Amino acid sequence: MTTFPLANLAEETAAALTRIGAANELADLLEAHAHVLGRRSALVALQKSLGALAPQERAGAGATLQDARRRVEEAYEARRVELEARERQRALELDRLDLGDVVVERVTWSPSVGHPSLVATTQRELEDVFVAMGFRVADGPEVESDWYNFEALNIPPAHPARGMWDTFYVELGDPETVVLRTHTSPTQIHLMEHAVATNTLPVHSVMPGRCYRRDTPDARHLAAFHQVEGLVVDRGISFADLAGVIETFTRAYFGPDIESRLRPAYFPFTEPSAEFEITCTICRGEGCRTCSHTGWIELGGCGMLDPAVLEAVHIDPDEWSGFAFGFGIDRCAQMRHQIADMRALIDNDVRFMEQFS
Ligand code: FA5
Repeated sequence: MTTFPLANLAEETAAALTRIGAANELADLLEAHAHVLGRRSALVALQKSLGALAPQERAGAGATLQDARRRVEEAYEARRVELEARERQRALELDRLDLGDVVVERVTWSPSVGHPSLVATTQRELEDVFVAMGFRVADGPEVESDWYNFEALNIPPAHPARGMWDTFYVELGDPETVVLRTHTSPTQIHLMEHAVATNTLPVHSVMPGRCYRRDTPDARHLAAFHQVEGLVVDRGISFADLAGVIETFTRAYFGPDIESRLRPAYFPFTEPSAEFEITCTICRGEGCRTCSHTGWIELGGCGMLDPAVLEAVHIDPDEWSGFAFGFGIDRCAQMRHQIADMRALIDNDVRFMEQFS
């Protein structure tokens, strides 16, 4: 009669427990399970050997073997739970890492926040300069009737001066009666009409806004650009007042180093009229492509209000006089920031625009 090899059982059980404990991955554990509890395992072989035992010994050996199996099964189960938990944790950490990446990206990627364009900022700065000089800021429509844009400004139909402004017409009403304003000067008319209607003369106002001309864009021109109109209607106003305002504006906006000059010019709505120029800031007066090699850049026109314009809005030119000016805002921005080509203002190149945030 054979005896049950208890020493073998203890040895095999210990080996099985060690192998299960050593499994660090679920796949290793499954392999260990097959090895220590599978059909060809030592424990199964021992179980098979129970049949050869004497009945009285078989019961005791069977119980010992069952106990060993249970301990191995329990060790396997405990390790499985442990490894599965570890696997879940690892998956969670991977997920968290992914999230972490996103968070890190969010922190380092700062969405670019827009800012007012250089022209808008310049307009604001110009308004500030004029407000500091005692002007009020007013607004006018961009779509005008022919009367406001031309006739009331002493430019009757077919007047040769109309050629000074290449006009976009709006298809509204009779042909060529509604225009995209070619300058901010029609706002002068609105303001004077309002002052007369409300009996609120004198007027000291600036009127910034967008204008349109069928101009081919080049280094100094755009088809849609901006002007700031100035209008003073008061008693006893002289050309010296106009020159003083322009001089004060130039110093305040461009600084004392920039030279300015007024040159005789012609505008149908002012008499006398002048063009206002400053030293080209791109070449400092040397002459360059931007200033067409003259060393000077024209910023605007100005002059004393023509009595015909005052009469058109029922203001008595014997009692009231005044001056007006109209400067290019884009031109001012261009000269202030030494932008060689005005088209850069509308190219929408972020690298350009970000310089003026
Ligand atoms: C006028 O528009 C007159 N209304 C100015 C004026 C007002 C004269 C009041 C007398 C009294 P002019 O066409 O020269 O004038 O334009 C004035 C300024 O607007 C120019 O000097 C320039 O700075 C700017 N400007 C004109 N056309 C363009 C354009 N296509 N693109 C950019 N700026 C322009």
